[in-house]
Amino acid sequence: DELTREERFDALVAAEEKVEPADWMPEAYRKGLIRQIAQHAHSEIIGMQPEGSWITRAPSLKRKAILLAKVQDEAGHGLYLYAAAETLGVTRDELVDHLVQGRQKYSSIFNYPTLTWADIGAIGWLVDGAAIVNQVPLCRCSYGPYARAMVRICKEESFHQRQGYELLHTLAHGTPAQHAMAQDALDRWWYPSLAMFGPPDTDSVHSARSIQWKIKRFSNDELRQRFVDMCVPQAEVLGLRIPDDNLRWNPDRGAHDFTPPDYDELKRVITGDGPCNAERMAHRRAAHDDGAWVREAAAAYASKRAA
Ligand code: FAQ
Repeated sequence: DELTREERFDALVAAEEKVEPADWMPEAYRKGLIRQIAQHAHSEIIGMQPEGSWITRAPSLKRKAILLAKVQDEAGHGLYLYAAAETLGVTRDELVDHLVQGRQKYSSIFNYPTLTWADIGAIGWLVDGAAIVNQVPLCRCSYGPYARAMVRICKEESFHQRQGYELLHTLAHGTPAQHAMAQDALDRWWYPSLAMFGPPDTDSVHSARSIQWKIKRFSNDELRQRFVDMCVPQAEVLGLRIPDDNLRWNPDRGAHDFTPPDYDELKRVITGDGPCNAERMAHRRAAHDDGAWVREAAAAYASKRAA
């Protein structure tokens, strides 16, 4: 009966074993995972746009090849994650429809513009850096297919992070104009990157449940703190200044005190009112519509082969 199934599920999660697609699971666990994994997949797909716009403007062939490979990896991560979500009983078509209809979210960070080449470095260092801090614990998530997808994705994210850091390091140690460009990118991407971790714990609706079910392993604020502590020494090596006058080491807490991001701004960006929301969605919808003939042709080919 229902109760024993529930108890068996709880015991499995408590024993740090993985929940697999064929296992019984509470409906809210399934729905919550679809929500998070879909949002994550959509972020990878929409996340190709801010960097994609610089592929044609990369300053050298080497930089172009690297950026091309990185954006391609992001498409791969999106597809990987859609496949993980499909094991929970939704189809990729449904999820993509939810995205283009604006019924599911994607990360706030991709609604900010990439104004200069240094932004490509800042995205790699900060955005992929934040993604790694958030996602490494997800490798231990209780849902097997999501946890396993994360292992590979995190390996690629750490390559992405290093390439961004190296790019920014090159600029920061270049001409004064290049250094200024790197600093300006850090100034603009710092707080939006802190906001990637979500609302503060006191306002996080899903955290308690997700932590109880071992989907999330740490709270939004814990991971945000970990990210700040990781970035401080890296900014020093870059020779760049994190734009926060209140940033300082707190020996009592064994962590840095810092100014939190503007959570009202996060709310606005999440609800559609960020600098690039309309542009990102319009671009995604157009790409989806333009690709219709490819999907139809692939389906026709598959049914012909099946026959
Ligand atoms: N943006 O109750 P919580 C990448 C929503 S990395 C938009 O705290 P939760 C790599 C949240 O969904 C970026 N929405 O939620 C890359 C919820 O709304 P809902 C993607 C946000 O789930 C790099 C509501 O606010 N990574 O793409 C944001 O417990 C470079 C209440 O929040 C992931 O998705 C936000 N920043 O914690 C690609 C990681 N924050 O669903 C290209 C997996 C919160 O009720 C280039 N996801 N919301 O309508 C997670 O770890 C979690 O879902 C959190 C949010 C931590 C994002």
